[in-house]
Amino acid sequence: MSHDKEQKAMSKEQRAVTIDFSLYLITDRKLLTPHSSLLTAVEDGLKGGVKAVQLREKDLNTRELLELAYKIRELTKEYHAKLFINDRIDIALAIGADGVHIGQKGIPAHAVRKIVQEKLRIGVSTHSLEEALEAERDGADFITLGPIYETPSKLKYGKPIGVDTLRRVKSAVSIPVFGIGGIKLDRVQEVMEAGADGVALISAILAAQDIKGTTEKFMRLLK
Ligand code: 3NM
Repeated sequence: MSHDKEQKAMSKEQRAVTIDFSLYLITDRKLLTPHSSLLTAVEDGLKGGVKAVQLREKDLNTRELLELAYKIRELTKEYHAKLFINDRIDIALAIGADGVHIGQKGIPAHAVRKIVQEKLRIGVSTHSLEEALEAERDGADFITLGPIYETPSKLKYGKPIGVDTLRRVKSAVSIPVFGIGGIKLDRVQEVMEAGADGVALISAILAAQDIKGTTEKFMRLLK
């Protein structure tokens, strides 16, 4: 296939990548139980039904992250799940990820779009109605909104914004919104009732003793 044709075929395929998942599992290998490795943990989540993973290992150097990203790409493909890479557009493109996830201090979505065109979906972390509206205007495909509840690392993410803000954001934007921050099994119902399209989380699954079983419980609640 010529380069041009290949590019066109790829764009078409990527345009077909939809944000159709309800559970967005974000990685943090520091939260794993001592006997678990990130690859096993992610695979257990996939076995439990996760259909979208965000690789977010901010302390790894480029080579380490790239190597891990290739492995997680293979795993997610095997389980027909989508893969998003936190912040690193270059790595997301190199490994054929489905998307990139950008924080408020990262390159804004409108500039990301210029780089990735339609090759990647773009997720943006937001923490208020204003940030959510801006992300939508900038062309984000979906957002996370939080922290909805207190998180163990509350200083990092700021004060909880609560489900009322989630409700307001949902009535103001039309892209999918995932509630994030302190999401546990017993909070899923409240977040979904506030209108969220899904939940994004780390510790409730990755720090669990039984990752596959816990994921299955989340999936049942999100059906
Ligand atoms: N972003 P847990 S809260 C990565 O509010 C992240 O943008 C947040 O971890 C935000 O599920 C958060 O363990 C941490 O609470 C989510």
